[in-house]
Formats: sequence, C-alpha cells, structure tokens
Amino acid sequence: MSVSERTYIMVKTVLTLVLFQPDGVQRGLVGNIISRFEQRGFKLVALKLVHATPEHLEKHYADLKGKPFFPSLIKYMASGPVVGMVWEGLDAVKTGRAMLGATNPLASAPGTIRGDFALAVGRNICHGSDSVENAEKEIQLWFPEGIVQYTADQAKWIF
Ligand code: RTP
Repeated sequence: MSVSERTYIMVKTVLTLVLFQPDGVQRGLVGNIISRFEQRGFKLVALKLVHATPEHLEKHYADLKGKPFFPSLIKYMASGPVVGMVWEGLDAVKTGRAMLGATNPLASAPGTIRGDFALAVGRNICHGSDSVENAEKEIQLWFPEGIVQYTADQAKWIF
C-alpha cells in the first residue's frame, strides 16, 4: 500500500439520547460530561437546553408511571433547565450506559459519571437511553425538528 492510501475503520453507528437532569446542569457538569463523550470518540449530533413541562417529562418517563417515585421524579425534572443531547457512535447506547454507571450512584464504579459525581439515586446527574428502540423514541420526543447529519467529509475524524 502506498503512503497516500488509507483504510478507515468502517463501523455501524447508533444514536443515544443523554439527558442532563437539573442537578447536572446546576452543578456545572455539562461541559465535563460532554468532554467524556467526545473523548470516548462519540459524535455530537444534537444539543439543547430546555425547561421541560411535566407533560413532556411524563412522556419521556412513561415506562416508569406507577413507580412510587414517579411523581417526585417528574416534579424534580420540571424544576429547572435540563440539557438533551444526542450522541452517535459504535454501540453508543450500551457504551453510553456503561459511561453513566449504575442507576444508584452508590453502586456505580469510580470512573463512571455517577460513580465520580453522584451519591443519591434521585440526583444521579443524567439519563441515557437503555435500548436502540427507546433511543429512537426519545430522540423523536426531544428533537422532533431532527438532528444533524454530518457528511462523510465533515465527520472524517470521528465515527
Ligand atoms: P435513566 O433512565 O435515568 O438512565 O435511569 P435508569 O434506567 O438507570 O433507572 P430508572 O429505573 O429508569 O429510573 C429513572 C430515573 O428515576 C430516578 N429514580 N429515582 N428510588 C428513587 O427515588 C428513584 N429511582 C429511580 C433516577 O434519576 C433514575 O435515573
């Protein structure tokens, strides 16, 4: 192969939604966590800061309706701005969840987001989609206007 020829790794990418809860925004952790996803090699394809309504949040957490903590979760999530972002990359859903750590921060390994920054399950910094199917639904809910599509040329350094 000549020095001017290159082979890029071809990977199948997926999208995941990461949603900062109000504690993540108010504690100034947004930049740090964006950096972690960038450093890992994921590509940012959507980002917004919003003050979500309870109705919107009830749709996002629809599968948790009936849980004893559901009302307080919705009230808390509607108490201040949240940041939604979509990351694209190889196994982004699974790896994103691994980067977040366990739901209960006390069980989260050091090096994970919750393991480094959180102590309480009700203040665990951010949400990450738990399946490709749910990611699709969540991205549609939070970004109905659509997400950025990079061309191959614009995205040549990242998956
Ligand atoms: P997430 O959806 O936020 O990534 O969290 P998860 O799948 O790890 O956990 P899930 O059971 O779906 O809970 C969603 C969020 O609700 C809050 N929570 N509070 N006992 C409690 O007070 C309690 N349990 C869960 C957490 O913020 C959790 O991330």
